[in-house]
Amino acid sequence: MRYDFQKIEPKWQQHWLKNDVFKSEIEEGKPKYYVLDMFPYPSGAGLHVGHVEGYTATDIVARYKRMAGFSVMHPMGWDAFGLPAEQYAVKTGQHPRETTANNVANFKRQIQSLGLSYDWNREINTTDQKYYKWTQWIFLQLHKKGLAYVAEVPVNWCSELGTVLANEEVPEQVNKGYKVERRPLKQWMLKITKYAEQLLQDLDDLDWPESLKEMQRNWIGKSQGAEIDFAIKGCDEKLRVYTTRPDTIFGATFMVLAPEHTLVAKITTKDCKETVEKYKEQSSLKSDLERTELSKKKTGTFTGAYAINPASGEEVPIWIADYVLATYGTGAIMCVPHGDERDHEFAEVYDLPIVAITNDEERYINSENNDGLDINGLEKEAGIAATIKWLEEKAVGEAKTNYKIRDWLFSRQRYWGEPFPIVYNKEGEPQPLSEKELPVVLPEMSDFKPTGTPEAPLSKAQEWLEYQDKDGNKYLRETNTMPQWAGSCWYYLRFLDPDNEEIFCDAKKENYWMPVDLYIGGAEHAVLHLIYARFWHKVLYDLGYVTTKEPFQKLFNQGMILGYTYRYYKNEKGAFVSHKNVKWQVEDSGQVAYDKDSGEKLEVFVSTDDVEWREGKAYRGDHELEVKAEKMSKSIGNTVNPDDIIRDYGADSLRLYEMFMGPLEQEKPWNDNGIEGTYRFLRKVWSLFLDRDGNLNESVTSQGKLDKDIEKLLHKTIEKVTNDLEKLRFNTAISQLMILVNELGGKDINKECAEILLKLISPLAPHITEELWSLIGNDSCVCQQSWPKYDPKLVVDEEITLVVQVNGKFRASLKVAKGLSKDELEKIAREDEKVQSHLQKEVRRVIVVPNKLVNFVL
Ligand code: ANZ
Repeated sequence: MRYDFQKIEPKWQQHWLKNDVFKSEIEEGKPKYYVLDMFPYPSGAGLHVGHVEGYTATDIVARYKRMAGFSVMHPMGWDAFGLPAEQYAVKTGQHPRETTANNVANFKRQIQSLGLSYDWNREINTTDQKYYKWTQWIFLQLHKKGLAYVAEVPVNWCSELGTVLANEEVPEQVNKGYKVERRPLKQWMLKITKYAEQLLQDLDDLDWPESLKEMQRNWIGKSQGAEIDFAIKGCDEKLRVYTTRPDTIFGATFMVLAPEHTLVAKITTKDCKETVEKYKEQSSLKSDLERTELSKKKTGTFTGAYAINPASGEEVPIWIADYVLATYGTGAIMCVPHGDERDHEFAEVYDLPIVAITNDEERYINSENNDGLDINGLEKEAGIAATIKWLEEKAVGEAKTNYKIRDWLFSRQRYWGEPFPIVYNKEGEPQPLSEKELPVVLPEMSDFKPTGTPEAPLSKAQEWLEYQDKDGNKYLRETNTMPQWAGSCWYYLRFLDPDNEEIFCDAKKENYWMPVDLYIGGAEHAVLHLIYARFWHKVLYDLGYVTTKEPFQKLFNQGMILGYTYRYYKNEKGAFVSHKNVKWQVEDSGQVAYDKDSGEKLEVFVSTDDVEWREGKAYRGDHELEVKAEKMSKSIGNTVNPDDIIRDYGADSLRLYEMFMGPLEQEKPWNDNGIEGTYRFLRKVWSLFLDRDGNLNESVTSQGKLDKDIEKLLHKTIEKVTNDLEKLRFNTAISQLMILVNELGGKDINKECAEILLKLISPLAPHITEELWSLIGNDSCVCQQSWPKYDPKLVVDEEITLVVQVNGKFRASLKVAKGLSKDELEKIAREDEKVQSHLQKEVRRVIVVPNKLVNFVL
């Protein structure tokens, strides 16, 4: 009987589902384990192998923990509001509700075909009004606490997308080619800045990748320094700057304001007005990202005004330049070309004075005045402290801490999002609705497209727009919607109590299940979702709704799965050109390929068709192809569809392969040969149990005694697989299982051994193990058995490797029995031929470390 995965896999998937095998419940007295995936955004493209990687990893952990005696929470749902879903709907001429429903159905089918052990009773969808009622409710709590407010702020406006974007979202859209400009607009803001310090400090206690924590630290961007007032010549106003280096004040030879700074209009002289206005206009078209890019040439213009340096008393010119941002610090800086790279560059371009303030030993020079400040000869820390003290005494400045993180711009001029529970009265003031009026349901609209102006599509929903309270007062609803990230800020809490209509999550359930013990997802969420969710969680914590300070105790980023691309090149005559002969050049139309020798322009083809691998190289006929592992993308054509793999090899092979490719956190290229390998392994497992005719091999049900060596290997495998699963080292766990299965082939084993083997493999390849488990006569499910324990006596090695050194240099490694005395070890070492040849001189001392090492000192 052959291994018929196409029949076996759906059969067990239905069995698990029908019998609610993965239902999670509070089980008092049992330890709990909450293992969570970053729930997917159900795009039109369907699941890709990157999803499969993360979901398989969490599934293995969930299955393993259940067997190890934990009460396991492992849910799945859909993050389905937001820009991409709406863009997709617009593109395909459908309503986003329709496309979302279709995409969800497709994702769910694909996920279920992988045999993932989710508790589907807990499925949630952020676009479901029973869900977003509570997203709106949390918004009301934020509003009540003063953490949600309307402000006119300079926003990132994208007219092609017809919406504003959060700072965190800008890089992605700019990379896609969208233009983003700054303009002032009335928007909802969330005061994440109030939590900046806590968000920073609590990172220390989290079991997250250090690189990810560092990204959050940088995003929060704590900076310590001082604010200093500069008098303006011929003007009553003061110019306040923020600096991290107040100690460099004697080198401040000019000032720069952000072009948007409110003082610009006041201080600009007549002569300079025109150029200043022109410059302001140009910089309004640039994003913050472009403005602060270090590599960009600095630009600016003089305002005609002068400030007085409070330390040196000198007059310094005031300029405007777009490398100074209006939204950071005070939007104005003192410029120290001797100390700051950007200022130096600016001074060189515009020929501004540069005053040296430190010597070669990094100690201050030229840094004293006759008003009591003298830091000459000091080191940096002392210089900063002394300057701040002086500034505070003279009342021209003070110590100040700043954060880079900005309040979260929380409204979008799009249709497909959560409506705000807010109405505006006749005076245009925003009023929160009462909790009883939730949910504010998103109205059905056929014309939901963005208007291309800051007027949101919901403003066209006439009937919905008008709201009347019980006293007959008329209001207009907020027409903006919440951003894509709102629903994912708290979904891990709703999973715990998805049907509750009284509250977003019952306190007892929250208390039992939180925090999330393991959260797996891509690193791309480092500063968006993962900082927003932490922020909301901290607010809920302060309000007493949750009992943990942090939502995600342990976080793991899976590495990206890359796809191979095969490129080949043809010249104008249609002949192949070797990729080694290609020179790329950047032109207006993008990258263009040329023949290095002839200079001919080349045509580039990307194709996986007719590719043949020979001795580790890829060919198309006789022509060697250029092979690269790159991020999978539809446009390059190097994507792999999990549906195809499941059809050809089965979900178990796919799961095993993705876990066997390499360490979970590493980037690794997809390779079809690899899946053949894991498929072969599973067929080997199959043939341990059944012969060609489908008869059960007697030994897998026998009660006989197990061979000593096999027994030892079995227990070592239990130990290794257990430790590896605990540490998410799936690739090495699979290697060990392969060693065991190879060893068992053709040998007499017994039922106990066969059952342990199936239990060990079952988290990794759940379908085949379930089938074999039932074939050897079990009624229950293998995934509901207890995890096997190893006998510690059987896993100790009786042989050890003894390292022999002469004068500390490695000379031999010898296999010897464990537990020999020092004398015995020395004797064995001396007698070894290789060692002897190095022992020609007198041995002065012998160092012996039992079970490890002998070192002869000559
Ligand atoms: C003088 C100086 C001398 C500075 C020196 C640095 C080095 P963090 O907080 O670490 O990013 N700065 C202040 N506000 C700014 C704004 N709105 N846009 C652009 N740059 C701004 O660094 C703060 C430093 O960045 C400040 O310290 C200021 O330049 C600049 F040797 O002041 B410094």
